[in-house]
Amino acid sequence: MIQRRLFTTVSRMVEEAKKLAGYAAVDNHVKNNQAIGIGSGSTIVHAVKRLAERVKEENLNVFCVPTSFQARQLIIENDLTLTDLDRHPELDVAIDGADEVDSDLNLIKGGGGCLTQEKIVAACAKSFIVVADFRKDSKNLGEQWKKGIPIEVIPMAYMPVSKALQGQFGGVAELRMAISKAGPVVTDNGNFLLDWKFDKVHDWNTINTAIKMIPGVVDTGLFINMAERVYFGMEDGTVSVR
Ligand code: ABF
Repeated sequence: MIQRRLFTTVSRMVEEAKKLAGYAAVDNHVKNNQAIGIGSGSTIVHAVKRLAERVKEENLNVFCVPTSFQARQLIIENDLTLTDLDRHPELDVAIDGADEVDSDLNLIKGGGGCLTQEKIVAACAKSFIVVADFRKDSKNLGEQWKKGIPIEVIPMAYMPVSKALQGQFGGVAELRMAISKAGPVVTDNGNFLLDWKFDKVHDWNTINTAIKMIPGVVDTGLFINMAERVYFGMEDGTVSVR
């Protein structure tokens, strides 16, 4: 009984932290007449809710580009104006979550499998803002996020890419299977995902480039030197900004 109560308390604390981060990012970075990249995951849900509130309260004119099917549904469900990179190839700001953030604001993203479109949208934005709860704040990548670095691969190449990864950089690369184990996860782009469980701290910039050079790799969940600012919702109800 005590365990269940503790779990509920921690879950509420995490959810409140996500809301704090999402609201702070939108309040500090969204203005009228902006094209905005909308990320994926659960923390971004709070940011989108705050965006919808502000659009109504302040009669803001904003155009939203999704980073996944989930983000597209979130935009539509919140009555926000949906657009795309054809019409808005340059975004004013992109707001997205992360699985882990290191002391240099390098990110691991893609736990939800949407990393490729997330990276494209983040790269199109003048300002890439990340929202996360306190659990994501690490000194080094891999301290808290133990599921490995997500890597999107062309389905027919997943095995040679997995072997190249392990051969060149060590660790273990696993094909991400659906929860039902009926088969591999298929991304919004029709590709597979490898989760590469690395076994040491690397020079992430160098290794990110090297991984992307492996034939069959579409993109990695390493977002290096991309985040301008990260808003962490904290356990004590404050927001920490890095
Ligand atoms: C997306 O949402 C992904 O890149 C990342 O894996 C995930 C983070 O989810 P949450 O905000 O639910 O922790 O940004």
